[in-house]
Amino acid sequence: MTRYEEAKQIYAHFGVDTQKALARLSEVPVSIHCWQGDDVIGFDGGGALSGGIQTTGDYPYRARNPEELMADLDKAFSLIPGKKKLNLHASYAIFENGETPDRSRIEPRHFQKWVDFAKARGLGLDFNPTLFSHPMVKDNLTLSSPDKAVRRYWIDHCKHCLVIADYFARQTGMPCVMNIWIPDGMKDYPADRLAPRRRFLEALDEILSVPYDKAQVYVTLESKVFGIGLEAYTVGSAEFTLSYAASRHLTPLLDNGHYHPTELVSDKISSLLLFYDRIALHITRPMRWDSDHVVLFDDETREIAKEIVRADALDRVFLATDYFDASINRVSAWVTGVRNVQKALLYALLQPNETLQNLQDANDWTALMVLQEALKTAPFGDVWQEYLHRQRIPADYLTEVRAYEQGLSIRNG
Ligand code: RNT
Ligand code: ZN
Repeated sequence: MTRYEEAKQIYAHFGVDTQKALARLSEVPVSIHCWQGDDVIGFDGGGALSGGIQTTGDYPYRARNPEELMADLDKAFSLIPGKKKLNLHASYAIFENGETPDRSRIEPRHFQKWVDFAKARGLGLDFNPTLFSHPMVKDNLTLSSPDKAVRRYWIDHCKHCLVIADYFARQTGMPCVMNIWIPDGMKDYPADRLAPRRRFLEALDEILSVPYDKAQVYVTLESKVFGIGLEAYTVGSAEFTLSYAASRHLTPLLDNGHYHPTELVSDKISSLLLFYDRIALHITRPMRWDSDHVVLFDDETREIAKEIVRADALDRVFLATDYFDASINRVSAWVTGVRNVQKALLYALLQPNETLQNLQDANDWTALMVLQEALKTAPFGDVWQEYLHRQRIPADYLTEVRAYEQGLSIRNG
């Protein structure tokens, strides 16, 4: 008997069908963020990373242009099983023939190479306006700025992005999630918290006046609690984004690095699923703050996955990764983080959820604890290995990553 066959039997004793779990997992798309590959720099010369987010580390071989980023993504994709989407930022627009980059005027044609890349690989595309790392971010403000010209610039940027998102959905034939996150905030106690939020609200209303296919383009709004240098006040707070999304039939996006340290996104999912058709997640690893470390196979990642699976909501939650570690091999960072999201999903799919729910309803917390602890040491690893095997993906990716890295010595980092 193979290790998988044995594992299958052990899980069957728990009342779990491993075949069903493996089949379901292979259908769940995870949207892979392009920005791990180049430390969130992009191709439009915006400038050093700003907006309260930061990459740290000086590992060599960062992708410096579209060709390098696409090659690195291909390498990562070849080592990641299952269904994938590619998540692009507007700053990854490709300008050619000496064209001067201008974010307020970007068009679908600036992303044609990405569309071709996605189509050739059967990938869906997601999109994000880039409202940071740019001279038109004034005093840490964009859509909420008191300066009309600043607001105008970023409203135009977002409107153009919506057109591009619509183009992505039409070209790929797959839904496109367009996520709006603004860095806007203040370092010290504001004198007026209301006006910036009102300006943000009005700016969003104008952006959403662009006609787009609501069945195929999902506009999401991402909240935040603070950023570096923006510790006192964040315009796009949780209350703002949830209320705005609810009132305009948008989709809320929760990044698990964007809450107070004892708040857990895993606890928020069920509430939101009762009020929204869809929700979206940025899965990251906040290490003491919104540090965007590579996602691990850790308790909270598993708990998030369990909540989605237990709510039977795999089709209602847009899963995306969002982290950027510049201190390690970036292809490895992609593969490790995305695989860990998928492992967490498999782990959740391998829980006897009905049995566990019945124990809760029967108030049998003793049996619930014993069973949940027993499941932790069930042969999960053998089922994961079987998944990789079926997907024809090598289990050992470090060797592949190292070999690929050998060929990158011409990049000076
Ligand atoms: C920043 C947000 C946002 C960004 C990306 C690059 O705190 O998490 O999602 O990480 O847009
Ligand atoms: Zn995020």
